Formats: sequence, C-alpha cells, structure tokens
Amino acid sequence: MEIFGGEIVPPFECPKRMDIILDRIKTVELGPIEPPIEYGMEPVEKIHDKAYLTFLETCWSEWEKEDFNGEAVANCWPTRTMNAPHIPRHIEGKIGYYALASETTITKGTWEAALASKNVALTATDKVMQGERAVFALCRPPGHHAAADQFGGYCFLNNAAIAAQYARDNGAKKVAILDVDFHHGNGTQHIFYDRDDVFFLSLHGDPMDTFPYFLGHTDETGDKAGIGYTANYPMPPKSDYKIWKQSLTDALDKIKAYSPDLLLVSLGVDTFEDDPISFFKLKSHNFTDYGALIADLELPTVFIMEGGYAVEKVGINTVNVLNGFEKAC
Ligand code: 6XA
Ligand code: ZN
Repeated sequence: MEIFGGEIVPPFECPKRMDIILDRIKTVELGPIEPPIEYGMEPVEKIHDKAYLTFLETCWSEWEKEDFNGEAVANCWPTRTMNAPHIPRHIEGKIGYYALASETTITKGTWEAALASKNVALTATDKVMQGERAVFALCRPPGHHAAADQFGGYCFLNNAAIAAQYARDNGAKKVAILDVDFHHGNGTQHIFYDRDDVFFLSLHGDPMDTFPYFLGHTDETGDKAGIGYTANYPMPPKSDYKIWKQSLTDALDKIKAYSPDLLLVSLGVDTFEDDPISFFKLKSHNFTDYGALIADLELPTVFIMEGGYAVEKVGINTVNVLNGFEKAC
C-alpha cells in the first residue's frame, strides 16, 4: 500500500512496470536478456550502514510480532527539534528512525527484492567493466532516494551508489552518475557528497514543489574534497523538453570535462507528460532524443532503472532512451 493524498492506495511503484518494460525490450529486440548474478553483501556494506541493513532484514518479522494488521510503515520521526542519538528498541520507533518518508512500506519480501535489485545493478556494471559498451539494469525496487541509513521514495538499497563503489573498487578511477529521474536523487547525493571520485549530477523537479522536498537545490555543490562534484538542475512545474534539454546539455558538458571511466545513468522516466505523480512535460520521442545525446559522450554506460509510473507507456519511454542511445553508438 501507499499513503497518497491522505488515502491508502495501491503503490504507484508496482511489478507490472517491470513486465511492461521487459515486453518492450523483447518486442524491439534490444539485445540479450540475462539474469543477475549473486554478489553477496560486501559491495552493499561499502555503502550502507550495518545496523540499517540489519533493520531492513528484520523489520518485517519484528513488525509481525506486534499486533499490527497492516504493512510496516513509519509514523513518528526524529525531526528538527530532536537530535536522536538513540535508535529506539521498538520497531515502530526504529522504522521512524530509518524512514525518510511514509509512502514506502516494508512487507514480506521487501528485503529479498532489494537484494535482487542490487544484484541486477552489479551484474550490469560488471559486464560494462568487462568491455560491453552499455548495459541496462532493470532494477526493482529503485534506489536513488536510499541513503547510507535511510529508506523511502520506494527505495531501500541505493543500486546506483553500490554499483559506483563497486566500479571504483574494481579499477574505475572516476565515475559519473547522471540522474535523469523526475525526482532528485537525494540518497546518491548524500552518499557521495564529500567525494571527488564520484561526480553526481541530477535533473529534477524543484524540491520547493515536489518530493523529496528537502534536497536538490542548485546551491548544493558538495562538501570538503567533494566541492564541485555535485550538480543539481531543479526545474519548475510544466517544464518541457526544451527546458529539460538545456539542463541535460550543461550536465553532459560537465561530465565530458570530468572525463570519467564509467557513466551510470539513474534512469527514471517519470519526466513523462502523463506521469501520475510528476510535473514535467516530456513526450515519448524526447526520450529517444536524449538517449542519443548521452551516447555522444562515448563512455561505457550502465543504465539503472529508477522511477516512471505512467505504466502503459513505461516500456516505450524506457526503451526509447536505450534505443536512442544504441542507434547513436
Ligand atoms: C512520494 C513520491 C515518491 C517518488 C518516488 C520516485 N510521494 N523517485 O519516483 O524517483
Ligand atoms: Zn522518480
């Protein structure tokens, strides 16, 4: 379930999205489809806090032990007036400590799904590290809102961050993460904020107007060694492809100047004009166009699936990016 506009609704982020994308990949014969390999916990523990991982793993069984009838969901947070040095013992307090928003619940299977998703991202990254020009990781659940010890916005493990760190540990000196999802990738930004070896760039709805609300402004440019290695492009409601493309062009110029060994694209297609929870106005053919612009960087590239909730069009829009990329290679 999801809490949306004060109502309990079926989640916008649903398995059908994946079926539709996979169908579209098969229809256009984009390329071979392969299952993920198991990578274990080591690459995950390089990004996420140990106690947070234990919480994710045990949350549902702890919740079930209470007399609760619904899914595990946060309803009390450590807010601005609380320093929160202690992590509560009770699961209701613990989930509030680790949640960044309340739309996302934890249920039976959440942890297993999150683990499978990071394996998909790592499998794709390995293939590109071994010489493929580009691979698409059809990840679900998504990852870019998840921080080292926070979940929310449908994200539990930060697939792109785990993949970037894995690439760093396996020979890539510099990695760029281009986040084109409609929402700011607050988790990815926070994880790499003080580092210069992973450059994070995000194009998104202005956080003054949309989720995740509290991060993603232009003046967030990094900290310490990471100063200059975070770039944010917040855009106002109703922004169309003309506006969006200007931001993309600037971001691509910055990536080119940085000259990374690997490009990770946090690929969300919720920038689409008919997306039910977003406010940009991109059309289906715009996705093809920007896929080609990303290809022009001539970088080894891993596309990692994030959001996109206009379910009937999610396959066309996602595969348009990949096709646009492929045709321009
Ligand atoms: C919560 C909105 C969550 C957005 C999740 C998403 N009301 N992130 O698509 O990219
Ligand atoms: Zn999104």
